[in-house]
Amino acid sequence: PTATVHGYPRQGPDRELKRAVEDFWSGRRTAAELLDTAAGLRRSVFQQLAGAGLGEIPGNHFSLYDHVLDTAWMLGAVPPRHLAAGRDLQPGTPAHTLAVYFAMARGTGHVEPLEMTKWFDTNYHYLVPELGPGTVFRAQPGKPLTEFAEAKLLGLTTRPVLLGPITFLLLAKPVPDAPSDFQPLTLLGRLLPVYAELLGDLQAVGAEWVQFDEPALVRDQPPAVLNATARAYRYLASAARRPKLLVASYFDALGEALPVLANSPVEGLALDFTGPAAANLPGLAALGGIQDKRLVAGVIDGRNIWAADLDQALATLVTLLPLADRLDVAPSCSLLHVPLDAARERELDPQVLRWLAFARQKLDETVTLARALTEGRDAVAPQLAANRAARASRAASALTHDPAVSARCAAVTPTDSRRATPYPERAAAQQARLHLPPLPTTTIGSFPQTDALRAARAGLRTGRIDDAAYRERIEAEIREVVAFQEKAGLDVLVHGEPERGDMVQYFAERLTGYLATRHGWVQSYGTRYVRPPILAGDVSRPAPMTVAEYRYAQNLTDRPVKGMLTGPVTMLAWSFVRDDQPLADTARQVALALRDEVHDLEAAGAAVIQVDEPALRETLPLRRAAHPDYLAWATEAFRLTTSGVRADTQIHTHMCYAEFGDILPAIDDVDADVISLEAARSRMAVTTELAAAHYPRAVGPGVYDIHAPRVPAVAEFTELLRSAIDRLPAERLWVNPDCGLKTRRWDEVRPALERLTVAAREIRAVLEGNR
Ligand code: THG
Ligand code: ZN
Repeated sequence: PTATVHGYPRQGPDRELKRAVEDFWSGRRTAAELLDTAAGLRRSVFQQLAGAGLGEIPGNHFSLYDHVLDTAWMLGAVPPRHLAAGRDLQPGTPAHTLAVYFAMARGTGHVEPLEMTKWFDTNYHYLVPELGPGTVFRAQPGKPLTEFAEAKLLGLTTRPVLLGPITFLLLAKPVPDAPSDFQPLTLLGRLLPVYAELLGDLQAVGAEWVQFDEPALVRDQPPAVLNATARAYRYLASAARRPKLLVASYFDALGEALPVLANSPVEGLALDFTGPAAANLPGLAALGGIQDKRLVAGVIDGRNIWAADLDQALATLVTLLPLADRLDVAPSCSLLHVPLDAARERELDPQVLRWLAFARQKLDETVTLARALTEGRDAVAPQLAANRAARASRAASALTHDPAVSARCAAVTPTDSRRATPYPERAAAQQARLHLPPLPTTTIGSFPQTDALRAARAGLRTGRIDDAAYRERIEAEIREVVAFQEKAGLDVLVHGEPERGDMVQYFAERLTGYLATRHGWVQSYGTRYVRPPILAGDVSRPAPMTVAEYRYAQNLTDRPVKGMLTGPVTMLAWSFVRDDQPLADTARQVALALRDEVHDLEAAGAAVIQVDEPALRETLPLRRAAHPDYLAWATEAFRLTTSGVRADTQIHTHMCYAEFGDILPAIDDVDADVISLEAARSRMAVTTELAAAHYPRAVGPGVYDIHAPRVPAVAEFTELLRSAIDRLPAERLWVNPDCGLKTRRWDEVRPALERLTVAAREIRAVLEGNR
């Protein structure tokens, strides 16, 4: 047995890739300089992987922006509108290539980029390929060949990793002008010869194995997809000149796709055996194994940051040994989803540090397991002993367990997560307190983060300014935000959240049980990274987290100011979570801590409190069978956060980044008095769905698409509002943007919100006239 991985973080130890790409965009670096930096980063990753003792090293897992975009490029699936970005450049030059590539990723002044969406249930976003009946695929093997050659120069024969044809087609969407019934999967017949050609190219340069990633197969797939999978791999295996084929899946078990791949003529399968994907083990046993194939067993969780239980992983491997022709060891998925190196976190308690395994540490774990299988456990006795000691120290730590928190969780009763008063009575009590006009206007919470603010935050970090000066900057921002909203005529105001950089990080820093990292960057999309906090122990809230800012803002105005919180599900979704207790238990702890904050906001006078759950939909498990259980604990956690308030305290929530159709029952189940939803880009489609479902409470379908720099005209807002009123009762409609305004500039936000309130007043006048 040998050790391998599916992929590694791309950004470099200090996010050198981010700097290089952003410098290229701003003209501070040439195309050649960017490509040079990228090649250097790849070289150092190859050397690191080899140095760690991996027996087989993957290739082609680097990306300047996104690996799905790279796949579209490799297959020649470049939308014509993006080709125009290279018009003035010499075709075939790096400058031309990069201009078109980044036009697909980010758009240009003239054309829209590809759409971006979540990579399965991770926090990574990919670009959605656009395919139509007219798409002509053409092999562009440059990237995999270059990266293969680069590793070869270092004496390494890599296993190029390509996104597989089935997943590529399933992740794609139809081009805008495609017939309404067009499905990208129907292009499979045209796509396969291109993949076969790429296999020939890779074989010609000496590749022995090629990996096809097919994570889409861990979702519930209809027979048509399973049949297409069988056909695809029969076809590719029959290619005249090709390396051996390894088909990889991850994030869940293959289920009904497992026999399809097991019976296909490929030479190897890579399967995930962690978390819910552990179901692959009985699945494989039921088939009598894959005796003609290599099995790459993903026994180290590639998506979390905890040191693995190596004894348990070894036990799994031993069970797997007789089930395949050859067994190799790997993390469950690409290490793209974890930070680079825990050893960089010198500010963490050294004891805690031993509990953690980031990408670099997972290499060691993988190698240790492979050596235990080949050389025997004795050969790695010190590593296994250290691993046991670290896990024992974590299990016994006072940081992990707080008896007060467990006692409080155990004492929760069903009434704690139900409002005491039914919605109609609450709505009446809230209106009696708030006196809002019809179609009340509000925003989602954040306002532009100004340069002055960013400078102050950086200054506080480096010690250039002190707490008092920082506080003064925050208060100045709040004053400006409140004054603007009053002037624009908004009805329910916000303080603008200037004190929050990343909101999850902000709350994590103020809750016990959470750890923060200093260098733990993980790619979110393109050149954007997040530093997810680590949920390490029982969660509680030592002191109010948002009350001072709320109070400051409310004292500036007679209009109601919303208290603003991030909900428990999102606090989990955008963190690394505990692996030593069910997620539902962690969610309940976070919910109780946030419930205390809700209580304190209410006591400070907040009549409106918003608890955002943008990640509620994206955390939905990949398999439908797991949905009910997830939705039950997720909605319960939300209600536990919000249900302790008085009838006349109005609870808002906000959800975005998602299609809501499949979670409408859950949206109802959170029982929020008002929900604001992303809706502008879909021209209010969600209002039809809510109407059909007889959604009983108030809704603010977003009328301003904050993702685009464009400022809509008043008439566009009124048109969207009219279409909402056609479907939902006007007395339960709110008027608001799609999402927070943090990423926009003041010169966009100012006119947009002014026009939004003008539109609301116009429609109100119409409603009055009709009465
Ligand atoms: N917080 C967390 N996770 C998230 C989001 C979030 N996941 C989904 C979505 N929002 C991702 N969106 C973004 C948007 C912007 C940035 C990252 C993810 C971003 N990052 C800065 C960068 O890379 O330059 C760094 C920010 C920082 O200094 O903390 O701009 O909101 N947890
Ligand atoms: Zn949002």
